[in-house]
Amino acid sequence: MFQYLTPEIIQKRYDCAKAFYKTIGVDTDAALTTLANTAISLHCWQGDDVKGFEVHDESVSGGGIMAIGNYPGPAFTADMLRKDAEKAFSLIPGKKRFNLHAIYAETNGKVVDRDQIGPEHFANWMKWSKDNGIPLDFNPTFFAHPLANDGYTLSHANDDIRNFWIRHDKCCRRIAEAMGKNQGCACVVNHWIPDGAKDQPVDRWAPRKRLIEAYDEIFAEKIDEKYCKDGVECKLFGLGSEDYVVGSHEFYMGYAMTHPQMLTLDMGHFHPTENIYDKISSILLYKPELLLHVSRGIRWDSDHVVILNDDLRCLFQQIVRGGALSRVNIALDFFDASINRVGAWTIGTRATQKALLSALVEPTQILLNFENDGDGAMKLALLEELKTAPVGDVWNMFCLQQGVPAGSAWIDELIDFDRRVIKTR
Ligand code: RNT
Ligand code: ZN
Repeated sequence: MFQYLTPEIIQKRYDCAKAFYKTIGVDTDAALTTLANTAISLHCWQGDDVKGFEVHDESVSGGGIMAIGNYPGPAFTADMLRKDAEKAFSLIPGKKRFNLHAIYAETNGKVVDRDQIGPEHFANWMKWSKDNGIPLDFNPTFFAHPLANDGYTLSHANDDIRNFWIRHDKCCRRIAEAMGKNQGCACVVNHWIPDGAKDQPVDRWAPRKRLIEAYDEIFAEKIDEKYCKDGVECKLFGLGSEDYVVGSHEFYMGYAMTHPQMLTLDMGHFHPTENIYDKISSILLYKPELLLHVSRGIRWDSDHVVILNDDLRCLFQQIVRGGALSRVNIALDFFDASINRVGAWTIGTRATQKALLSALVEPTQILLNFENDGDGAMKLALLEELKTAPVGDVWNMFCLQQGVPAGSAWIDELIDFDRRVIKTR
């Protein structure tokens, strides 16, 4: 249905677009090279609604995050998840990474608690990573566990519980180091905890003090930074932590400014009208690197599938205008269980890459000149005109170069995969 773009049409249109961009001083070939070299880390948890493959001997509850929806066919084995991810990879151009959570360990049906997991439980993932040339990233899992049921983990007042989670995080950094060695580049570890309170805790201080101490203990363990890079992720509120989140923005901003770890900014973790794009320049003036969770907040949900909206475009404009692309680690974080999950991965990743491409083909110098000369209307006019400039033709060339479907053609493949594989599970 959507196979209308032949390589000849794509080439012709690209040549026109290239000529247009040249007139405003933009080199589209160079933009495509940069785009091709920028890795996007796809989150494994979109494929199975954040369930993982952990074997439990007691029932567990969510703990701060929840995927909503009943679309058929979520992956329920690791092999299935890998196959689904490969399908998404075949529809997404450019460099990809794959982001795992600790609950995606493969333990051969055995109960292995989270303070006991090691690189051996990720052997299949590491082999797959090598075979496919897709480096891995990693996350400790501080939710969906009996010891997370109180709503506190690393900041828990109980020493035994807190120490369990400290041990868990240490295991995770060792696993990440092993992954890093396996893939020959750093594995990025994101530390997010759901800790907080539903309603008005009297003591908002002690959990934060304990959290600092817990992280200090975790990061004191020597892990080769060539193979493991850490980020700490803030949040405004979560399910069951509506009134108080221990790891707030101010908390982690303070931690990251006084420690080597990166700050992680999730696009859905701020007030509904607050954007992260204006935070980039402030943070990267102080820190060498930043970790992004590309997501889309809608009212109280922080994890809708990413689309090419202004939030996303402004984010990449800030990164590219600041010359900071190499200092930003781009990871996706959304989960929608109500639509085809391979489709969700592909939509969100392609949207992220399109936003980056739009920023890469911006005639920034001309805009800056307008700005510096006081030509505000001219600047605004050009920004508006650029929105309908032929960036889509440059994007289609990228898809052609990368051997993935251009334009809407991938939707045909999604329909086929949905009917043939997903709906027959
Ligand atoms: C939750 C955080 C966190 C998780 C993943 C699964 O609000 O955004 O990053 O989504 O770790
Ligand atoms: Zn996140």
